[in-house]
Amino acid sequence: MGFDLCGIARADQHPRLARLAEWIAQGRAGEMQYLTGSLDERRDVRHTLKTARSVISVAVLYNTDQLYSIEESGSGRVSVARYAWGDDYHAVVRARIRHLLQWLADQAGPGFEAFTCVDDGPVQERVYAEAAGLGWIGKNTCLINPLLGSWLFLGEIVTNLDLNPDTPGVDQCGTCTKCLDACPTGAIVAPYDLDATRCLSYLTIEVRGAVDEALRPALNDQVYGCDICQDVCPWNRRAGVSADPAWQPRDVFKSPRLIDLCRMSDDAWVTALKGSAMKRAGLHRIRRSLAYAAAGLEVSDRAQALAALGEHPSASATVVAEAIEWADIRP
Ligand code: B12
Repeated sequence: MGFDLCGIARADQHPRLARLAEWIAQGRAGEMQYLTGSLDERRDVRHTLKTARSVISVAVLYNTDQLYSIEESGSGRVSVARYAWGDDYHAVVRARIRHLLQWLADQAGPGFEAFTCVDDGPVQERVYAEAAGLGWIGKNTCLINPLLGSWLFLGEIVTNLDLNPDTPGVDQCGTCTKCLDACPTGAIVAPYDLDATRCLSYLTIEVRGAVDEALRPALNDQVYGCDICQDVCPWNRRAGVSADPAWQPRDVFKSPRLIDLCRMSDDAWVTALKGSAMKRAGLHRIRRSLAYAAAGLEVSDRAQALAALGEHPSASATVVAEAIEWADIRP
């Protein structure tokens, strides 16, 4: 059915689920209201499905045979996060999960109840994936599988079926701190503790307005999402590689040159973003990040990139215009 891993956890109170409330109270979630608004559901899947007994976790490997972002920084090249290179995983993985759900419903017969989640539902996905034995939650807070690495999309079926649980994953991060050391903004404030408000993924995808000025220079190479804490992870040195057509990179995202992304017209972006997870940020936020990244170029390249950005009619949006202005006057 198109999954690389599958396991089962009980729909119980796993100790890790409690962490979310504390994390939000510490201000770590920033503007991500959707997490706060569904806290009760995220703390316990039985809020959403009272009769839930089991959570079936699946994972899909999306890594392709391309260099990691840290291997090709510099020379005017920038990075779009690996997860967004191909088709939108929400749609692809959801379709596969629905297929599995239908099969389960046919097997189980009357009385079967379930709901599914791929990223956007009120389920703390990594907690159940770990409990279901798909891997462990690493110090970078990603779910790491010892054979495949961490380039994995997660999804779940929460059901009233009473299924035999698998053995939970065991932490194998050991004494390694490569992800904490490599994060350009120090967003992994302690092992297993990510302050999303400093994470480049959050800053480039979730923040709607201007990014905190002190953090902008760190956006240098990462213009949409960020993979650095996974690029440096030893468990990804020999990560699995997927031949799935859904995840093969669109040409435009294969190690793009910043200047080329700045030159792309609205129409070219509409084509590039069709059926892509990158659509989430919207063109204004993408162009805002391109302007922040351009600030890191040497003066003449910077001027060229900002001029190209400023030419698009929609670049007059406040968030883009302000970013261009800021980048232009940086020493
Ligand atoms: C909000 C969110 C974000 C936020 C916050 C990230 C975060 N770490 O929480 C931002 C925008 C920054 C983000 C970024 C990314 N995300 Co995101 N994100 C989510 C989302 C919607 C919710 C996560 C959540 O609940 N966070 C709240 C905190 C409290 O949870 P947590 O970090 O998992 O915390 C756990 C650990 O800290 C653990 N824990 C606590 N104490 C301890 C102590 C020990 C010893 C241990 C072992 C563990 C542990 O318990 C906590 C569980 O509550 C999930 C989908 C979902 N519904 O679950 C996707 C999800 C986590 N994201 C995903 C992806 C792919 C990414 C990015 C790689 C995208 C990118 N390249 O830019 C980055 C990775 C950044 C990173 N290092 O996490 C995948 C992760 C797959 C995987 N292999 O883990 C998910 C599961 C989506 C999916 N369905 O595939 N994301």
